[in-house]
Amino acid sequence: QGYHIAVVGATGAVGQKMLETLAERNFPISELSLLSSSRSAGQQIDFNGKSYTVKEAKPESFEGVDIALFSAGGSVSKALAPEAAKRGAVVVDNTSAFRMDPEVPLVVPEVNEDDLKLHKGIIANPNCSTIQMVAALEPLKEAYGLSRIIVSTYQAVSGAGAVAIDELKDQAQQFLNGEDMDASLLPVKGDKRHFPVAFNALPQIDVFQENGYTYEEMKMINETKKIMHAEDLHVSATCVRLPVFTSHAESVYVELGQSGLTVKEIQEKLAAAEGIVLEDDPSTQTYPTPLSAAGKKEVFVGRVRKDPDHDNGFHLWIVSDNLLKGAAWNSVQIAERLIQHNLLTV
Ligand code: 11C
Repeated sequence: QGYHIAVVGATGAVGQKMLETLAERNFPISELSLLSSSRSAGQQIDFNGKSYTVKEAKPESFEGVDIALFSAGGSVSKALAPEAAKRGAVVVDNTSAFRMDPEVPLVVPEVNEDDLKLHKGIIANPNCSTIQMVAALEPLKEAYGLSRIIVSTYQAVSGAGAVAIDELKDQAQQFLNGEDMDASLLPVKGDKRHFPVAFNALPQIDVFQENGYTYEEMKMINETKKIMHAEDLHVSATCVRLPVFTSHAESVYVELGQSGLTVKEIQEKLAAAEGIVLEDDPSTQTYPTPLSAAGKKEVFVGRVRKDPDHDNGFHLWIVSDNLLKGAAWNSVQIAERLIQHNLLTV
């Protein structure tokens, strides 16, 4: 048995990874529709040895589609995800358009798979930096309780799309040639000022909100509470863009609900958790890095330390490929679970 799958945003950095992941997972596909905004329509894309023409996504493109994976920007999702759902497709949306809608489950399968049962045609895939953090913290929350998270991120440029990857490459080349670096995209395409990311660190991802936090930081705060079903959880975030192509890294401080825990107990809990790989041995300088995590689907954790002055406090270093677990793999994983649990009807 196979399913009619639509990939919306098939030409983008995440869309490409969605196709690679569908192929790698040998996803049961009977028909594949590759869709995009009008700008990218007409491009040819190969999938499993067959060439497909990317078509402009329109409401009628979703007739007969079983699962639609959206990653073409919030405005495309807002306009077309309800149209796809109306036509009987289950949408897995990788934009922020519906994430905080109380009617829309926001899912990381290792954390809140059961929320899939509540879907009404649209399921939201969380922000990449949120996904890897909640995947690593859920096993600790389940075992010991969790009252506070303070996170600082070290995020890859690919989170801002293929254009940001090109901008970093160009700037690095310019710098090494002794030229001035052109900056016209980062930190945020639509904002007033732009700064080079090459050989730099930008403490702004997405636009500033009235409270002084950026939208990326507020996404980490609000999405974490929704996914973990923990409105009382204290979460604060600082999000920083680095000249790294792939994988977000995060320095995470947590306060657990139990005292007297040891680093070894935390490490054992993480090592046993689904989707988590513990890489933590200071004696051999073992810890994950963006390069070591790139291309892999798991979330890697290292540098587990106990706060010297706070018995319930622990520090962790959490790294994952932002385009895979942070986007394409989490979406495909949701699609696999929908099939597995017979949840393709509303
Ligand atoms: C970044 N986390 O690294 C963003 C990209 O809400 O899905 C993902 C944006 C989102 O810029």
